[in-house]
Amino acid sequence: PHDATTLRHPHIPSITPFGCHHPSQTPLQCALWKDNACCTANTSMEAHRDQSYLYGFNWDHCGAMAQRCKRHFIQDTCLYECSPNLGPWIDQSDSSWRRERILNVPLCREDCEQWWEDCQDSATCKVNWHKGWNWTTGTNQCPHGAMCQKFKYVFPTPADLCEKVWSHSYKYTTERRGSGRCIQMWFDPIEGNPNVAVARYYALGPA
Ligand code: FOL
Repeated sequence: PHDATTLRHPHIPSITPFGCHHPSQTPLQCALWKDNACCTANTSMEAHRDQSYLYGFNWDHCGAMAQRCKRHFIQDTCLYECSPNLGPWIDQSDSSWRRERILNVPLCREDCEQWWEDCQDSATCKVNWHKGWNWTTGTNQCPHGAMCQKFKYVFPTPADLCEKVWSHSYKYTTERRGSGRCIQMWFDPIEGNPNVAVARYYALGPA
């Protein structure tokens, strides 16, 4: 694929936007994990749209988010909505809009660091993007008194970004891509989904 979400990164040589399966393949692929979290083709496509019906979330709440930054948030949406390998980190939640959440998913160091680097020139007004927005217009706007600042001031380290933006969905780790000990937000599906082994390891231990 060579659309806007295809990436070339120093640490991440082959990047595809399909942490979700290819939209056209999603229903078939997800049938394998029908008892687990996964997504429809429709959700997979919505994940690539601004202000999608998924949460009506506006990435551009402090001016336009750079595309190289946005692609990480799109990939995060894709993983969050579609990955069948987050079972070990699913937790009960009693918020108004969901009954389950993901908690402390160990994200590979390179994926977190690249996300942070690529977002340095973009701006936001909040550390926790789950709570405290002004939704009166139907989409999230910065609440009164929250100042738009570059990501590096709002999230001084990669760990701050990955852990705090979605209230600890992710845990920053020093585990490397390919180690089998951390979840990759980005991977080349041709080589298989590396997160299958990671979920198995955290669910069962070395076996
Ligand atoms: N990605 C990851 N990795 N983990 C997540 O939990 C996650 N969640 C979302 C998107 N990507 C994710 C969903 N995002 C609201 C804001 C953001 C959002 C979903 C909902 C929202 O309505 N916030 C209200 C509070 C709602 C409530 O808690 O009752 C607000 O005050 O802004």
